[in-house]
Amino acid sequence: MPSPIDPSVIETSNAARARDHAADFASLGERLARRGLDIEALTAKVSAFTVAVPSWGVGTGGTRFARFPGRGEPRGIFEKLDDCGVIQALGRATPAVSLHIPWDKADPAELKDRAAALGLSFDAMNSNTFQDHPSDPRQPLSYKYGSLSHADPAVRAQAVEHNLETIAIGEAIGSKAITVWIADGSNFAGQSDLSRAFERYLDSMKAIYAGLPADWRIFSEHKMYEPAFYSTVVSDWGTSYMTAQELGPKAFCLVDLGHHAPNVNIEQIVARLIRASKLGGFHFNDSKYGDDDLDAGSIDPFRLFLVFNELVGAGDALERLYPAHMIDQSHNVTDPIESLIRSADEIRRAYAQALLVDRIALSGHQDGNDPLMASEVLKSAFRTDVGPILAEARLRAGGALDPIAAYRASGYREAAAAERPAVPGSGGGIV
Ligand SMILES: [Mn+2]
Repeated sequence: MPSPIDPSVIETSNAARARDHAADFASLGERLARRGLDIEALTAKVSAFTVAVPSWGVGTGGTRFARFPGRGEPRGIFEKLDDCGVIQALGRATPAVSLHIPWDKADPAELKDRAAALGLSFDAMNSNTFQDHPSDPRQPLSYKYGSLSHADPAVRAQAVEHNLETIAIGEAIGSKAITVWIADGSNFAGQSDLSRAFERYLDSMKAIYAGLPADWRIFSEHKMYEPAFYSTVVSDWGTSYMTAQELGPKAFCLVDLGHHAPNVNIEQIVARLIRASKLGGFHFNDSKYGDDDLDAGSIDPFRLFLVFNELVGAGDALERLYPAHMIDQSHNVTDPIESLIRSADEIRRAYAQALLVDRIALSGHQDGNDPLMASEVLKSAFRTDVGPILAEARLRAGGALDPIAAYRASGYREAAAAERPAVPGSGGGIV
């Protein structure tokens, strides 16, 4: 399998931009030096920061009402990996892919081979008990009324088995974690016993935890609403934290930025989970109203920066937790490859900005009760255009100075559209 992007496309694109970039990088280096910051050290840290791409992210998503297929959409996991390989070849920030079982089920050896050929590896696995799988003989029972918290023990057992199977596939391809998100909940007050449903969920999670390999972690992902609109079983970080606490030391909480009510202070939730040593990872995206699954940093880049400010500020505590960074977004009106390249870049941007925060000055202003100057320390980091650092990190890793321009110049989407016939629109969207 040749590289999905001809390296000469990247070379040509970079050559046209090399002089301007070198000048911008040098100029930023000078300005940062005046603030006591070393651009080389910053570039090295940014280069080491990576985020996983979700396999489902390279397809066009949908709304609850309809799905509009995109041109050249991948028809299966191997074409999805090709698209992830393009994102990595150009952006050099996304060397791992997060798979979704059963959507991405395939021979593990073939998955590993294809990923390795594309310079990719596998991040956390994702199980799926939020829809029925009529073609899977191991999952004949319906999840319409829940999965891990279902009232019927046979459905719960089936859902537990599916998670164990997902772990086994993950083991075979080198993954070290599983993220569990369930759609269980209720649409009507009284429909479900809030306490008993949570007890059943905990029992099921304990059964999955018992099957976790020694060097694996399990992440519980909370979600305020949707598809259940009255209550969800794992609705908030408190529920997720209780779950991680009860399960044990290999269980952690996953924070999906989109799964909170508008205006919720997500960075404070992150700070609390770091304090509790239970921050397992992130699903990065952006939202305006709720679980909108928009591109990371596209609506509120300052909030993304504030999350990274907590992460960088945590120092050693964070290194011990090594949270998993994953993107989780849905693309309805953009080319998913372009959106994922840009999201990875925005996530790195927020990280780079957080590295600029003068933490000694910040604590001084905090302890000296000078809120304006404390805020100014953060704003001055956030206002700094770290674009040249991001571009330099890509350049040094063999990527493109302007990855979206290089992608468009490569003609990859046109070639994919010619090779992959359009998939007719299916009825329902995906969540
Ligand atoms: Mn998510």
